[in-house]
Amino acid sequence: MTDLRSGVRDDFAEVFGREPDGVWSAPGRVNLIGEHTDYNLGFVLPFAINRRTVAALGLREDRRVRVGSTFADELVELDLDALGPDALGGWSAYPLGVAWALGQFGADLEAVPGFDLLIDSNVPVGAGLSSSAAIESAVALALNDVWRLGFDRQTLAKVGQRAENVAVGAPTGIMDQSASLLGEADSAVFLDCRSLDAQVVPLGLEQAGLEIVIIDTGVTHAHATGGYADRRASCEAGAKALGVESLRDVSVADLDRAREVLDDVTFRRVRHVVTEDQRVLDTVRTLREHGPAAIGELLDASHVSMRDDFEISVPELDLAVETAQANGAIGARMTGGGFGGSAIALVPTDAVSRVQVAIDGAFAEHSFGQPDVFTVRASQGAQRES
Ligand code: GAF
Repeated sequence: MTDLRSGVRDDFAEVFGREPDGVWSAPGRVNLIGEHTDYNLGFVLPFAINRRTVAALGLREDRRVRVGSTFADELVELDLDALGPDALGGWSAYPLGVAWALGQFGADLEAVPGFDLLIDSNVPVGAGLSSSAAIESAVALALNDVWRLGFDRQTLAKVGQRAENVAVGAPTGIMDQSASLLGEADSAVFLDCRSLDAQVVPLGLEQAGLEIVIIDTGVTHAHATGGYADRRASCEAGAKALGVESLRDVSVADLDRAREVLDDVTFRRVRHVVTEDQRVLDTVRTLREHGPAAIGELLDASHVSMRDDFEISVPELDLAVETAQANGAIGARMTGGGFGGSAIALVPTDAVSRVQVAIDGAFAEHSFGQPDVFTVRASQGAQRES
């Protein structure tokens, strides 16, 4: 982390020929459980991880905005007056979309100065670990500080989500930005996506001798196109047919009636969301009462629901989950929006290498691309570094 932080300062000085006013950072996230429940106003239980995006920012005396990054070989420049979703595209739509979205939430963008911004990150892109939310959250926190806007973190999460929905064009929920902004070390964030009430739930992994292993399948996904939007539309259609505002208002006990009202596919989409909400509540209760070693079956059931009912898994994710389970994992599931990205496995520390070796072997046997298998820790959310 020190390297990333000091590196971005040096890069900023090299690109812009001066020192930044400060450096801010925000983490990627892993969702422990609660998938595709956020935009249905249900429950999620993600945690911030020890992979971060850093943003060095310096205010300017004019209204110019310049943004560069270590991962794209271009400096994007525009005037603050030209900022708007139509003017934005590519990777810079994430940071500049945030600047625009702050205006949508009440910041007076006519009264603020321009800025120079440089971004670096060690959150893997396309791995389902929210590299995009990490950029949005770091930039939202930085601009909130230097422009002295005074927004709280829940509002900054909504700002990041607005940037992603409108400037980037991905119809995502509030989970990823919330995890990145509200996360705490060794804990998960239990978020009610309707009230936005957030509670910190200690994970107790180290005391229990457990690790979270990430299996990045290397199968890339994009939420601005394809299946994610389709699943969201099915959920909305299901809620409408059931006469409720959102699937949050449907309980497990209502599923018999739902089966009569809905076609088979919509029913299975609805059943995933409704049972997943219940699994989040059960996981939080189990963590508090019995600790992390007791949540394995809930993780496994979540994966089955996503594979069979929501149909957002891919063969690589299924293989990662099954291989982890067969080699000592207490529980495993795909994480994030699906159609690629990563799976997570809850693994006793002394079984981590066995799981790693078994997954590498299984992927090779199936002629799948080499996965990236590594452990993560639950870490601090977005913060000012210097
Ligand atoms: C992606 C989205 F960005 C989140 O809002 C959430 O819907 C998730 O997929 C699925 O749980 O990460």
